[in-house]
Amino acid sequence: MAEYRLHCFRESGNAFKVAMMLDLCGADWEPVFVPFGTGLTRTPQWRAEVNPMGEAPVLEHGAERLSQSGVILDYLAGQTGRFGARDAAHGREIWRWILFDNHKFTSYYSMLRFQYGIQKTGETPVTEFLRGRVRAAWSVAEARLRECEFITGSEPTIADLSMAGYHYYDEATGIDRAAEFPAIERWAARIAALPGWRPPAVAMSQRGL
Ligand SMILES: N[C@@H](CCC(=O)N[C@@H](CS)C(=O)NCC(=O)O)C(=O)O
Repeated sequence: MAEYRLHCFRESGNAFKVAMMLDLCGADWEPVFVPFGTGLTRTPQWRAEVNPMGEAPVLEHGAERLSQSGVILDYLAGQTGRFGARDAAHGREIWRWILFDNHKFTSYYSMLRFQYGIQKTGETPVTEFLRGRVRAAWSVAEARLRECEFITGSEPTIADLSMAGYHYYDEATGIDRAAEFPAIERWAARIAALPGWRPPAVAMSQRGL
């Protein structure tokens, strides 16, 4: 059995945040397929056995069973000594961006992608609202990434891996990312060029998918 086991599914950008970290650290890890579409994560049994919050990703490492991608990334930075903070102030800066990501940058985008790109709802008041919120949050990151190679400075950290989780999927969102957010596109390409990086469908590929 691998040292780390990641409960995930390939469409999950939140899980891909952790998969990227494991790959970039050269960790010994394996995916554990979560059949999200079947509703398994909503069952009392899955919640009792895997995650009471009903969400992927979940990381197993020895006796640890962790959820919330930001917490998992922080744990892995501690375990591996990679992509973490160089001092306390840098640590606060990393957490500022991870919280911004979880609240706005990832969450509005992932909901828009799910509704417009996967469920194919067509344009609705909800997708219009979400797209507006995405543009507002992404403009903040775009301005930052015009100044810096990575979100907290010249080196990649877990904040970058958190924010980049949904950049390597191509479902429609009604946003032309390359045209509207060129600095974000260049940053996502810099992350994908780091040694060990694999795309979501490869990193989280499992039998049964
Ligand atoms: N803040 C959480 C979000 C996790 C999350 O929303 N995961 C999705 C899959 S990408 C999920 O399991 N959603 C189930 C639900 O919302 O009921 C994290 O970063 O881990």
